[in-house]
Amino acid sequence: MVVKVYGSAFACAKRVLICLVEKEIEFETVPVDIIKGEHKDPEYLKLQPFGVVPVIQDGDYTLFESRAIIRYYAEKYKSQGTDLLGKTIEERGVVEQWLEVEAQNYHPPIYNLALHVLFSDKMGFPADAKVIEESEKNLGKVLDIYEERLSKSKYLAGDFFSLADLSHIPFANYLGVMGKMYLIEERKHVSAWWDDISSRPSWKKVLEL
Ligand SMILES: N[C@@H](CCC(=O)N[C@@H](CS)C(=O)NCC(=O)O)C(=O)O
Repeated sequence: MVVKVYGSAFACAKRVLICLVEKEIEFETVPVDIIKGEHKDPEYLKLQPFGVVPVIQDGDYTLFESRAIIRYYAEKYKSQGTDLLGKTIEERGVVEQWLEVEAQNYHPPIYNLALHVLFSDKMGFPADAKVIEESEKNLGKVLDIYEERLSKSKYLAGDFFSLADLSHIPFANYLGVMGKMYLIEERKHVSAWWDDISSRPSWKKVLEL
């Protein structure tokens, strides 16, 4: 059964695509144009009632929330492709910890930064300079904590690549598009980590789609 991924052009959906490539799961992409408001169409809202992307359909199984989707596939196909969850329950706990950090600490400032720097024009609202400044400052504080963590282990959850690292990739990539890659490059360990995770064949494949 080929997994259908809706809204694959956007970063939250790319999180799912990287995971599917790492897990060697076949998928097809279904475009949902946020700029045209297709994510608010009644048919789409039947799949994702909050009107955001992504959502997947796997046969008659439907799932939304990108991090729920990656957890589902990493667990379901634990022994296929890259193991993204750790070998022990303790390692799994640390993967979950950093996945939560990604969602609760890293994502809000980088999402607002991308929204106001890259998408405000297209989405028809004015970019707010104060939001940009605050978001950059808050993201910097989060990355300072990452710098400390990554001075002790190669990846966020330990010395293995996991869902926690993977989940950061699509939005970190926007920093390059925004001309703000210095936020990563000025932090030695974060920079080495980014070079490593952004060189993975899975991300290169997703970028080619
Ligand atoms: N927590 C959701 C967030 C999804 C989300 O915010 N998606 C963005 C694209 S990256 C979106 O659809 N934005 C359109 C909107 O907010 O109207 C997830 O991870 O699936």
